[in-house]
Amino acid sequence: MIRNMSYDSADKACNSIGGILASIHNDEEAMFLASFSSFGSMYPNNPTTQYPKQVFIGLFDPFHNQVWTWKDGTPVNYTNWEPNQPDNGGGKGQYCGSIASTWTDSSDFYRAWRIGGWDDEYCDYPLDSICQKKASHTI
Ligand SMILES: [Ca+2]
Repeated sequence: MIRNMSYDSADKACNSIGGILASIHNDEEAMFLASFSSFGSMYPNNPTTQYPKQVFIGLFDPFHNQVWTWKDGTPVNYTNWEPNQPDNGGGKGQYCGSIASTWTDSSDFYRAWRIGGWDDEYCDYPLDSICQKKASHTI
């Protein structure tokens, strides 16, 4: 877990320790990573409880054309977007993927969100990020 960094900074920090931002290929992985996002930062423009906690994952939109790619180069063969996502911030430009966990908001919009669901998010938000490393075997 990398704390409170923009997407690009977190990506570099993850690479610097031999990892890559995490990819997700099934419900089990989504729920596993969502368990990390419960420790994540609150949404920066409302640091109370209105929004789900979110952490960045390896999903991103490199050409800003709504074609999503994993940082580790694995195929996007599973998606788990929240309702009405990805929304590109209503046209304001959201090119970095996040996963949601807990929230206590009462609005209809966010109440519909599911734990483990994805949202495209602003890349410069200082969220936490999940870095994955290949398991190393010891003898
Ligand atoms: Ca979004």
